Amino acid sequence: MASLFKDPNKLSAYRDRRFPGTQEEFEEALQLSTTVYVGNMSFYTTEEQVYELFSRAGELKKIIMGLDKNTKTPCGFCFVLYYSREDAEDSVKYISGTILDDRPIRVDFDWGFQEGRQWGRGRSGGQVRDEYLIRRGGYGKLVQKE
Ligand code: GTA
Repeated sequence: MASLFKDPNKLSAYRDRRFPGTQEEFEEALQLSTTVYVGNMSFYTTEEQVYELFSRAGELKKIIMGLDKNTKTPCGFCFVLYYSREDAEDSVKYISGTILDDRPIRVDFDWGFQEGRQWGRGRSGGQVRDEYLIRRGGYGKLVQKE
């Protein structure tokens, strides 16, 4: 069977604007990396729960919880670092879309963790996407303040 990930351009729809390199270097990093990004997580999901779920795809090197840059509390994403590329691919194939704490999580290839990437980049401190989602307190929160 052909690999799901044969076309490197289709590895991820996400492009990190802060990646320090060219588009080609970004795509190459995505192909080689053993790191995945996990999105759409509950703010209440713990590192232990992430460990329990993601170690089903292979041995984990590290988990880095995504944090709100103001409150320093989890804000709905994390990075999972595997030792092997195959295990990272399996987590994208088999764990993405599964339900964790009542939410369908999204597992995406990532170019690699660097210090600073654990912080939400939104204006309010959390993730950018949440500023557009009323149910995550984004636009709704702004309206309440007015
Ligand atoms: N590998 O999908 C991802 C991903 N995302 C969404 C964030 N990160 C990701 N990494 C991978 N794949 O280290 C990483 C970032 C950073 C950390 C926090 O998580 O590299 P962030 O989410 O706070 O900020 O990042 P980011 O990623 O720089 O925000 P961006 O690219 O502007 O927007 C992300 C998503 O928000 C968009 O894909 C879209 O779904 C939504 N969004 C943005 N702007 C709008 C808008 N105007 N209207 C509606 N939705 C919007």
